[in-house]
This record gives sequence, structure tokens and C-alpha cells, in this order.
Amino acid sequence: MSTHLHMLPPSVNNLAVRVFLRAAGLPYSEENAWGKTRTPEFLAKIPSHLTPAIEHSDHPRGAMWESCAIMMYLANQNDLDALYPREPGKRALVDSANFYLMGTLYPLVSRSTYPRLGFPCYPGEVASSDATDEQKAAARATAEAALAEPLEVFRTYFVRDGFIGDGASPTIADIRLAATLEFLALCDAPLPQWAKDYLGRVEQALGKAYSEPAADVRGYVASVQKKS
Ligand SMILES: N[C@@H](CCC(=O)N[C@@H](CS)C(=O)NCC(=O)O)C(=O)O
Repeated sequence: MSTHLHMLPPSVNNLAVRVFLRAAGLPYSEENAWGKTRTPEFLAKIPSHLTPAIEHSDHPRGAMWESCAIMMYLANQNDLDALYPREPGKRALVDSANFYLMGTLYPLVSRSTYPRLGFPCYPGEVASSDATDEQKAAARATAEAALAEPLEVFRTYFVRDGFIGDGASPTIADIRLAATLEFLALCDAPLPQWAKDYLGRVEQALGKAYSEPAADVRGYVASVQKKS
């Protein structure tokens, strides 16, 4: 059963699923959704207008979105126990890391980096308000400073010196965290050494499955850095 992925190449939310599909060795096709996410045809299938989104004929609605949920669904469906451990304790580590990333780390990542990436910022945030440039810069810097705490939690609790889930190879939580760390190249503070080592470990373990789609994100980040 092939998976059709709607994706935006510079996005780390999308990078996670792009890496997962390659690492899992599942049959898939990819379509660049740039300029299409608000079209009636897209909205009929994916009313959230969000990518990554997959079309999959076995799914009860035919399509779904949310990077972590997509990886969980496809891993469950295809018994990919190395990527999504079945043992309850290991799975709890993976799920907890992914929920913590989406609920706590990622909002700080987006507030720290989206203004520099030129990505739309969420309604109600300083960056999308009519605040002054100074106020927006201060809000961005505050979000960046707040990243240190959840990153340290990832280091000490989830990652330690290995992979999330305590196995010998990366899980869907490692794919999601590694992809997210890619945007931190746009922060003023350098990525902590442990995170650089971790990113290298994940990329080495996944090989081209990671580096090929990551090149799209890295190319976009580099183009932004060149302009600034
Ligand atoms: N929590 C979601 C976030 C998805 C998301 O924000 N997608 C953005 C790109 S990073 C998008 O597709 N935006 C297009 C739109 O809203 O039209 C996930 O992890 O999949």
C-alpha cells in the first residue's frame, strides 16, 4: 500500500515524515504542496491545510496530518518495531518525547526561528502583531533563551548518550527531534555540543534516508543565513 505525502521541502515538520518514509523503506510518493494547501481540492482532503499530510487508502478518512501521528500510524500498520518500539516502557519514552517536543519545545523553536525563516507566525504572537521591530526582536530572544531548559531535558532524560527509547537505533522520536534541531542553526546561541553529536549520530545511523531530505531544509536555512 503506497503512501502519498504532501510536503513542503523547507519545513522540519515535513522533514520528520520524509526521513521516516525513507528509513522505513515503505513505498511512497511525494508531492510539493507549495501554493496548494488552501485550495478547495486540498482542503477537501486535509481540512487543516497542514503538511506533512498523507493520503492512504487504508485510513478511515483517506488522509491525515500531524507528523508524529503519521509516523505512529505507518509504524503501527507496518509493524516497524525498531522505529516505534512495542515494549510499553520504550514506547512510553518515545511517546513522551514526541508529546513534549510538540507541546513544549516546538512552540519555542517556532517563536525563535520562524521570524528569521520568513515563515508565517501564529495569530496572537508578538511576531504576528503590530508591535515594533524592537519588541518583536525582544520576544524572539526571550523564546530562544527559554529553549535551553527543554533541550537540557532532552539531553538528560530522553537522549542520554544514545537514542530515544533506549535502543540501538533511532526511533520516530529521534527522527522528530533531529529534524527539529535543524532549525536551531538560525538561533544566536550555537547548538550545544551534545546536540551536534546527537544529530551526527542520528544522521550516521539513518544515512541517506536522513541526509537527502535534510538537504532541502539545510539549503533553505543557508539561504536565509546568507541574506542576513
Ligand atoms: N504540528 C504539525 C505542524 C504542521 C505545520 O505547521 N505545517 C505547516 C508547515 S511547517 C503547513 O503546512 N502550513 C501550510 C498552511 O497552513 O497552509 C506537524 O507536526 O505536522
